[in-house]
This record gives sequence, C-alpha cells and structure tokens, in this order.
Amino acid sequence: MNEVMTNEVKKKIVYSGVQPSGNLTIGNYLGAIKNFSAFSEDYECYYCVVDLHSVTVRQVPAELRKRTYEGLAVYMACGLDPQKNTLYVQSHVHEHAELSWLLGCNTMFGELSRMTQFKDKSRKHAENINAGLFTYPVLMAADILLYQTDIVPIGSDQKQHLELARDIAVRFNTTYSETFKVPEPYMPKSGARIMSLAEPTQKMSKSDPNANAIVYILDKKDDIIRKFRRAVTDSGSEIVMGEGKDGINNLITIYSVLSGKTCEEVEREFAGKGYGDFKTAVGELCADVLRPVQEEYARLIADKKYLEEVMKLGAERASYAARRTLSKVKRKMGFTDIPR
Ligand code: AQP
Repeated sequence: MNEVMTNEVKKKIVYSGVQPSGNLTIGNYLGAIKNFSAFSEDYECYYCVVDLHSVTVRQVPAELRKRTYEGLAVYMACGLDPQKNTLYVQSHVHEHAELSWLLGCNTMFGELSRMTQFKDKSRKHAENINAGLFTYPVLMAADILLYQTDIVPIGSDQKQHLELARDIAVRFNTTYSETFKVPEPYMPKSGARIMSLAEPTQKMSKSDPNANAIVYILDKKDDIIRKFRRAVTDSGSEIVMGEGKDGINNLITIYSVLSGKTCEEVEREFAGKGYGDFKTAVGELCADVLRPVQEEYARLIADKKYLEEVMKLGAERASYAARRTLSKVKRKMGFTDIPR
C-alpha cells in the first residue's frame, strides 16, 4: 500500500525554453540547455522552443521555421529524450497566448517598464519597439505558470523576468484564490552568464551581429578555436581571475564549466602559461565537448519526419497540461463556458 502511494507521488515540474531567434550559442548551452537533462529522471520536464517570443524581434519567416526544427534537434542532441521530457514548440499550444492575455490584465505597466531586457532590446531595435517586446515577460510568465512549474532552469539574464512571473502568480492567487504554483529559478553556480568574446562586459547573445563575439553550438572546430584565440582580453598575462579582467574571467569560467573543474583549479592548471596557450586550450576543450552534440544533431536534423513526430507528441502532452490550468484560470476570473 505504502509503495503504491509512493509511486503515485506527483513529480515536481520543470519548465524552460529557448528562442529560435538565431543559432544557439554556448551561452544558451552552458547557462541553460546543458542543465536541462539533469532534471529528466526525477522531474516532469517541459522544454519548449519558444517561437512566439522570437517574433518580438523581426524574423525572416523561412529562417524562423528552419530554426524551430533546429532548436528541437539541439535539445535532443544535448541529451533530452523526447519520451522522458515533453519537447514542443510554443506556438503549437495556443494556451500560451491565451493565458498571456489574461495575465497581462494582471500585470502593471510600471512593472514591465522596469525590465532591463526591454530597455536593452529597445536600444538595439530602435526601429521596432513593438508592444510584444514590452509584454514579453508576461508571455514568459504564462509559459511557466501554465504547467504549474516548480523549477525554471535559466541563465542569470532571465532572473528579473522570473521574479516578475512569481509576482504575477502571487498577485493572481491573492486576487482569485490559490491557482498557480509559485516557481523557483535554478541558475547554475558557474556559467549563468557567459560573456561576449568581443565585448566581455556584454552577455553573449545569439542575435549579436558580430559572429566573432559568439561561439555557436554548431560551429566547426577550427572556427571555435579561431574565435577563442581572438577573444578580447586585457593587457595582463597571468591566467588568474580578477576585477576588471572581464575577458580572462569569462574564459576561465567557460573552461571551468566545460571541464567540471573549479576556477581555482583552472588557475592552478595554467599557472605559468600565457593568454595565447590558454585561449587555444579553451577552444580545443569547447570543440571536444561540443563534438558529440554536433554529431547527434547532424543525425537528427536529417530526419525531419522524426522531428515532426516529436513535435506532435510534445504538443499533445503539453496541451493536455496547459488546458487544465487555463480552464481553471478562466473559471476563477469569471468567464463562462460554451453552453453544452
Ligand atoms: N550568455 C548567456 N549566458 C548564460 N545563459 C544564457 N542564456 C542566454 N544567453 C546566455 C540563457 O539561455 C536560455 C535561452 O535564452 P533565450 O533564447 O530565451 O533568450 P535570451 O536570454 O535573450 O538569449 P540570447 O541568446 O541573448 O537571445 P537573443 O539574442 O535572441 O536575445 C535562457 O535561460 C537564458 O538565460
């Protein structure tokens, strides 16, 4: 009896997503995707290709379509089994957009105005400061709250949005009675903010127009090594972390996360070596770590039929869970059902 009861204990829920707004970077990998598979065994996991988010910035339609398949293939190549995880595409589950509207009516203009990503992206895309860019965090809150999520693995750039999602959940629960689980962020101790190789005070972003600033998950070995060799560093020479040494701090962090060693161990390993040797070592290690991911990706992306089966299965599973929360929310807010 006890055993049966234990088996029926509901697993905690993990949710995260990546935008198909460009080719995925080692920032996306080290800060987020790499950590996803660790949850697969013990949690019920939803990992989404968040295509609705990506159109807050103008996308070329054919490229968006292509990158959506690629995003799914990268998830699997990074070790996410579609049987153990719900892997799906956000726009296939219309409840995300619907809940986003309802939550938007429970989110304050002032809260959204404080979001630093909105301010950054408004500066970068001054010709297209659309309403979606402003309400992006509400859609992100809907993504998370729709699945009654416990844990959200994210890079540190998404921390502020996650805090807002928590505030929205608490406000809704207080206004309409307990409806949403209030989610917790999970940020890796190291690698939560991988910096640009060209401007190490800036986050590495897949939409950065400078390709040398970014290492893509699918970059060729030679390109990876070349980019690391050209990484901007200060005028020093010792492989030691320090204030104002953003470039070398970033490279030590990347090496540390890729190798599983602490930053101090990395400093000891490279004591007496110069920046040039270290940059080559980071490039080589990065290429070695990414090689199996790239091989698996090449196999998966060639099989469009299989990717579509995964998409379909994921959409069905996600829709089932999403429908339950959305109908609860609508009931609490006073919406009527279609009379039977
Ligand atoms: N540089 C980074 N270091 C650590 N984590 C990062 N993430 C993104 N960049 C870094 C994490 O990756 C996950 C998916 O991010 P996203 O695609 O939803 O959007 P983003 O955070 O806006 O990522 P990008 O690469 O900067 O995209 P663009 O250029 O389109 O805005 C998130 O968990 C994020 O924290």
